[in-house]
Amino acid sequence: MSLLTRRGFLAASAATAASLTMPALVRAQSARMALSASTRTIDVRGKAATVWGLLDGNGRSGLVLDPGQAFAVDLTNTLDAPTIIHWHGQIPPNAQDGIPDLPMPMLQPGEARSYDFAARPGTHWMHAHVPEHEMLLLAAPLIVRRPEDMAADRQDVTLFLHDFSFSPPAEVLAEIAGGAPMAGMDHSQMGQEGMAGMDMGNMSMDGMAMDLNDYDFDAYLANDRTLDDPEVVQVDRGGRVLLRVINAAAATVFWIDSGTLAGRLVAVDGEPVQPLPGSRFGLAMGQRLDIELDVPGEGGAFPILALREGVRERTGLVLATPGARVTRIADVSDADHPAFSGDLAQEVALRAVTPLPERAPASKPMLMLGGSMMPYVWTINGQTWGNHVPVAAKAGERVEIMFHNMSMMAHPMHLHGHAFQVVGVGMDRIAGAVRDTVHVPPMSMVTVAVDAGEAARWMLHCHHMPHLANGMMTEFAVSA
Ligand SMILES: [Cu+2]
Repeated sequence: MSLLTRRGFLAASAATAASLTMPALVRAQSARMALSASTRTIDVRGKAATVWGLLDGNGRSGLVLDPGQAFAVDLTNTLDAPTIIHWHGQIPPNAQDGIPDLPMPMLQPGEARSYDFAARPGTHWMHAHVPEHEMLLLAAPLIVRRPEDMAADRQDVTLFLHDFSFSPPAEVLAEIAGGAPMAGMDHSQMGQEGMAGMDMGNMSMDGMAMDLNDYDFDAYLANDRTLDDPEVVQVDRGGRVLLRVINAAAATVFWIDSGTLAGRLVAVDGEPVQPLPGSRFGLAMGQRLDIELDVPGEGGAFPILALREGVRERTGLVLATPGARVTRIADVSDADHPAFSGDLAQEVALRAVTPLPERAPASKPMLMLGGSMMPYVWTINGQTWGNHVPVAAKAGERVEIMFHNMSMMAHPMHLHGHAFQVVGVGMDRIAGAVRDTVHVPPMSMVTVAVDAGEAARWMLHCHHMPHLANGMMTEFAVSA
């Protein structure tokens, strides 16, 4: 053992000993965490790829906070490019939200910045708010445990999903914007022209042609791995697992299929929902699902698959009890997976455990979501970012925002600095999930209720990175 590592080891031991004797509250208040935006090398199908990432003080991807622990983080940019990180799902003071120049500039190479705010519990994540950077995998889980999580006799397993290309993100974005052929589709038959040649997997709720995937990535990653060499997580016979799924992909909607394991969806976007039984749940980019799974007493190996909607590709990990034989899983299914983006069946079934209090809204703005593949431009109320008209509200006011999607693609709409509740689907009123990202299918309407927070400019945008990069962002402008 060298002196340096020995010293590090002793310091770590001392810290561990201290943390065991200190009351939890003191420990929580004193623990500042290091986070660095760094390059790292991952193996994708036997080929090394240099990607970016967010590593904690021990070189692990992401952060896990204990109940009551503040988000006290010192972020260092060790990359050779300026960047900035957004804490997706957290409600920080606006100055710490992590949007380039709104209001803070990006961190220059070598620069460090401190963050400090009360953490919002649940399954969240963090990522660069620069589409090219997010597509280089500059993203990681951000898990904030609740006291119930500590008390529960269940094992936490995180499933972090990405779509990955060996090509530089700028090239991928240019190819998409230039009209690359879409997965499983003949480009000449897209959009308003005929529906001949399209299967039902590409139909929206009213039977119109619908576009699901606009780029074929080189790989789909689950915790940075493909099904050639998946992560195998050891679990107990008869044990319970809390699977925390995070869709960090740039442009891919997934189904999570737990196969023979009985599941219950217990939270979305970090907020508890009334448990919804099932073995297949969908999530769009930016969204999270917490799924409780029961491992049978006889044990075995249980693949948890993430299925790319509308096509055959899949990724995932394996839960296995000690001694179970893990067999190889193909990275494509036998048939195309159904669309998740075509309807709101899952959203309609969700009920918040803690709904927003009933209040009459002060305003009900409607946001028309529009755009097209050719030219590749995506708009909110007909405008791209920069020409946008802000959605205005006063701090403390209840606002009901209706997203009306008039385009042929679904859009996962994310509001910064707030949690909203889904209160309307089509013409129906529901006491739906509390979320920060809602997926709006083509030709559909979704209404969310939100109480305007800190007086500031909060971003409101589509979490499909090529859509975001091609205009689909506005702002929720809260005044005092
Ligand atoms: Cu979009």
